[in-house]
Amino acid sequence: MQFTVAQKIISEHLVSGKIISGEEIIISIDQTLTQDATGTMVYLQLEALGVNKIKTKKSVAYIDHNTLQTGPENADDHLYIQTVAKKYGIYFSRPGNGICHQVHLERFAVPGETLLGSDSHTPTAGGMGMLAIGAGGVDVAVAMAQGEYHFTMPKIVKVNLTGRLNPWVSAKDIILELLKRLTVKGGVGKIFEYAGEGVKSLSVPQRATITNMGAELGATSSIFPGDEITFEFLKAQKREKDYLEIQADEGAIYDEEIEVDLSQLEPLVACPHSPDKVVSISSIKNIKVDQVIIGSCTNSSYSDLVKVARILEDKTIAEHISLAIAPGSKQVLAMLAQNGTLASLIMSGARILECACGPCIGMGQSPPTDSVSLRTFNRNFKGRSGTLSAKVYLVSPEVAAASAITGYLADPRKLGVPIAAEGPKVFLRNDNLIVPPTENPSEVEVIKGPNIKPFPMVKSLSPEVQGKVLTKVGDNITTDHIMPSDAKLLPYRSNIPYLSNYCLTPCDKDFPKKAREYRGGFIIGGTNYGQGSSREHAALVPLYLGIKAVLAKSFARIHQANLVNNGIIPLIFKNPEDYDNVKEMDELLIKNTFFQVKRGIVKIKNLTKGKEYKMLLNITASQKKIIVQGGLLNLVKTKGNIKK
Ligand code: MIC
Ligand code: SF4
Repeated sequence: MQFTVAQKIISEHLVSGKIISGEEIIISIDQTLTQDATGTMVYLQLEALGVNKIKTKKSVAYIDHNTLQTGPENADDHLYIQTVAKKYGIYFSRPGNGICHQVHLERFAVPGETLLGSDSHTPTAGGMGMLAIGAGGVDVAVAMAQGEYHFTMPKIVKVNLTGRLNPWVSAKDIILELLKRLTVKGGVGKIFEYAGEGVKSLSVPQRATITNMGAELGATSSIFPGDEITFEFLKAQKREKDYLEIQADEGAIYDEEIEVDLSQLEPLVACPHSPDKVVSISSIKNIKVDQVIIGSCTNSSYSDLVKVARILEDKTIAEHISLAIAPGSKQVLAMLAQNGTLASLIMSGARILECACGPCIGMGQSPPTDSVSLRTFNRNFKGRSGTLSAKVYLVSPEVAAASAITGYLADPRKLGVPIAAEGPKVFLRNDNLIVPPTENPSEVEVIKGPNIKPFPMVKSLSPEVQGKVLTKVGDNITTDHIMPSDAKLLPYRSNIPYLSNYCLTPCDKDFPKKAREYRGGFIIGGTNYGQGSSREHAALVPLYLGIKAVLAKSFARIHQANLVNNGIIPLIFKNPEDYDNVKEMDELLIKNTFFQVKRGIVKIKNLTKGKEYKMLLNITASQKKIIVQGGLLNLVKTKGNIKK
């Protein structure tokens, strides 16, 4: 049998199921990663599972999101994660060491292995030939406890890259081109596997930019082969022993195929407020820019920042521009400092931020009212920057740097002679901010600050579910709408009761009040409900507010799994017209829930309108068991594991 790269890794890790798209499969997980914004919940769930030691080969807990520390909350969370990591045999990447995906690529990612991370951009490690998947917190907790992950086998899309990129066109433009063609829904239920001649001209950090933003397509994962370029990168990280060649077999069969001719691409820009509103830079005229930020897990590698420094060298940024740069890791920042590149950035007027997510998740650097902000990030959802009226454009580091000089959204091709920024032969390495697991876990005391509150537990499914429609929202609602995250709310990621005051407020400011008044009920959504992050809080908080089911036209993958894992039923309108019929405050009733959930078709009575809606429950057999038991944690605790 001829396999693609992803199929090879899946077949090597297959615990149960068939490698046929649409079938439920269980694979073994070699590595996990968590970050601090999702991590506290993951480790509370791991503790609740009552295991002594993790089963994965290597698990890493990163601190990179909540590093502003405007009160004790973030620091308390860091301390909890540091101590709980030590107790369970997990590596701990201290604050300052860098963004989880960048550090993981540099120091941990291994071609041919599997990685599950409680962050939607976990597929960044696919740039290294690793099968890396983003998931909700409890899935990651269970993967650590049991070494396994269950999901639906995706379709495999071959992305055939031909030609070579022209000067000033970059990896960011490749993924923006795919977003332009396929939209933020185009990758749902798919793995994007890159192949063809063009692959050979892309370095590992460039590949990682592409696999990182596969998350914006809604894809399950994205992956490049493990080849000589992967080997060179690992060698430069002094990790050549981790190398494995992994290529698709000749004649491997893909479910779909797309072709991108790299030589035809030009610099692209994703306009407000969605990563798929992509246009070419040449179609943009006279957009005055107020802020430029370079960084995030998409574009903060050493080569990215060297390119930026070369563009900014001996120049001064425009008078009205604020330029901030957040290097992706301590390795990147230290190398820039050591070889003097950092000086070019500082001298041009850049404000250097710590190696963390920072402004990408609204942790500082919110732009002015009604301003234009250019960012090398992966998401530009409305309000995510912390300024509701700001217009955020996503661009490559080249476009960002050129625009910082001119003060207008600028085409870097006009800068003249192309710059080169090769990766170094050897990276500067010092893992002194990575705390390895201890030999004596029993001596470790887990420290929980007062902000760490218990997470809500689900009750098993009731035979009848009744309640009001509390709110009705439109298409492409993101997890940033459902559970907003900014500098004011992120410190409360361990405090569900506090967060519940803000649930869905960007769409409906009275939602939390209504949910409390009516003791829970239903949410109505449009297509691609829950796109964006992996944050389980977008399910845990509605659960806390008594939400029983979400009725939508379609769901994003990770959010749908998070709903199921927390006992909330994700139902899809069989007839999309029913979406138009149902209104806020209608009273809905689901009878015979056990039978209906098992059947996968759920009839809902609208008692207010005297209508009945047929809803689809497009989830796997295991997920149906999870709903009936009242969540994944309950199922694993009562049955031992998901297979029973
Ligand atoms: C994001 O980019 O939205 C985040 C913050 O990294 C999230 C995780 C979270 O909300 O904690 C993600 O992408 O999964
Ligand atoms: Fe951090 Fe932004 Fe990457 Fe999310 S997308 S992991 S917030 S840098």
